[in-house]
Amino acid sequence: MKLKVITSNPGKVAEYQKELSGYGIEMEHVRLPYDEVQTSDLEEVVNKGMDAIIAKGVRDFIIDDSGLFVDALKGFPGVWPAYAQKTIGNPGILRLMEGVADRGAEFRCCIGCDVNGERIVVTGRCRGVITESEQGEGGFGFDPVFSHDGVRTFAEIPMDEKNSVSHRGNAVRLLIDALKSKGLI
Ligand code: ITT
Repeated sequence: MKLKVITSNPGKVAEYQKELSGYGIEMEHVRLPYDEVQTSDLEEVVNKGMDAIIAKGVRDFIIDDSGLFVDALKGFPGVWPAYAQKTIGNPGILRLMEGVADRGAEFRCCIGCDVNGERIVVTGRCRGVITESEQGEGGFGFDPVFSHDGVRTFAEIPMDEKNSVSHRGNAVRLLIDALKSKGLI
């Protein structure tokens, strides 16, 4: 089986390839601009994105969308993580969290997969805390300020370990379960 991974982020393609190649699924990186709706619901962003891609005549693909939801900030930056990174960045998130005792936060990743005319939408989650300062050199985006175990940030642990607990790793495992239960792999 061959699936297109429609994204501007080549890192995602490598991650999917790594997780899914064992199931005989081959990944192809496709850059295809499509409209992302402005809504605070990750699943809605993904479902509408899938509709837009199918309307272009493209089938058998994966897209995903991620968000970071900080409890004390009422879910900010939510489904706009890329915008928050570009504007206030990690220092801005840490400033907003200065003196805040409740450090709880959740990464979410919603994957939409169109396969054999069927639609699978799954959401993986990873709970953790926003740290008091930036820690670690690895990863990307919010990794230096997010810790799943309250000790090390995602920027301080190996990628394999991150994938074993992360929102995207959990979403990929849910996708594999769904593909298996439909007898597609
Ligand atoms: P596409 O939408 O083109 O697929 P993207 O990288 O913009 O690529 P995402 O919506 O998954 O897509 O991610 C948006 C931002 O969320 C990303 O630029 C990071 O700042 C942040 N982010 C997502 N996953 C993350 C992770 O595992 N660790 C840290 N930050 C993450």
